[in-house]
Amino acid sequence: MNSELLNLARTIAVEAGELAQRRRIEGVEVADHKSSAVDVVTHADRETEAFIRARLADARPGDGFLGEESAAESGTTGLTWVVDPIDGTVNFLYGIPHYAVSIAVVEGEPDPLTWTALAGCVVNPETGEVYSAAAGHGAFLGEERLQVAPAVDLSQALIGTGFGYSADRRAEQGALVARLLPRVRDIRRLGTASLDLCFVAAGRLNGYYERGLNPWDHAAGALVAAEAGARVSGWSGRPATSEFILAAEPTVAEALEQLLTEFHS
Ligand code: LIP
Repeated sequence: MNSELLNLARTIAVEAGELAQRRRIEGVEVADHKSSAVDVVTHADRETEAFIRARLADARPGDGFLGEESAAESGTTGLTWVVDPIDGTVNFLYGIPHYAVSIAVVEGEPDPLTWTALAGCVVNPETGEVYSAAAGHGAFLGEERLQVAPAVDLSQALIGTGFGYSADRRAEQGALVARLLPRVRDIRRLGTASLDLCFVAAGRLNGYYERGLNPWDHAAGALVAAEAGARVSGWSGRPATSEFILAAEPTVAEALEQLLTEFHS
């Protein structure tokens, strides 16, 4: 079942990525602003989500849908598709080739606190990289099985993070990064949470943390990271939610959470 769901997620994510890339080449326009003047949605975001939603409704008519750009819909099968049509919207708007289509399917209520992720796929159409995972079946980049990087001391760790769209939240996040930076190898702010999580899975980052993510930002990437051996959680082992997400090899995850907790106290 999980493999069939993953095959559907992968097929649609690749098609949606081709659409997004075509729209990028044709030129991108802002359709609206959301939580702040720098939190934008493009016409391509909306078009790509509508494409994904239609393909899923055709293939799996009884499933629910939770996407970034359109109204949530509960289903009758106990499964919900959690979709970010273009994660890394600002990168997409500026023509930075680091954005992704993120599609996950979860069982139970569409709430990160309680859902069980069954399958997920994250596609960067600019690089052609297809990250995928089905629960209990491992994580892959294309056909290559992924495994997180071996444990390192935090002082040798390359850590990814991201920042919110409100100035007040960014001030807090910037102050935290300033304290973290001298304690780790370096920081990377790449702009796309789903790919940050996949980079942990691929060993391209030793860890990633962020506050303020939406469910669709992390639903697929978190499963890819977990299936590659990462500990993915919120504070104190609770499920990852908008409050906090951290993904890393378990030893690195423990050390990073301890340091971030120290900074927050
Ligand atoms: C983005 C995330 C990123 C975060 C940005 C934004 P969007 O999602 O992928 O990690 O730092 O603030 O939330 O808005 O491009 O779908």
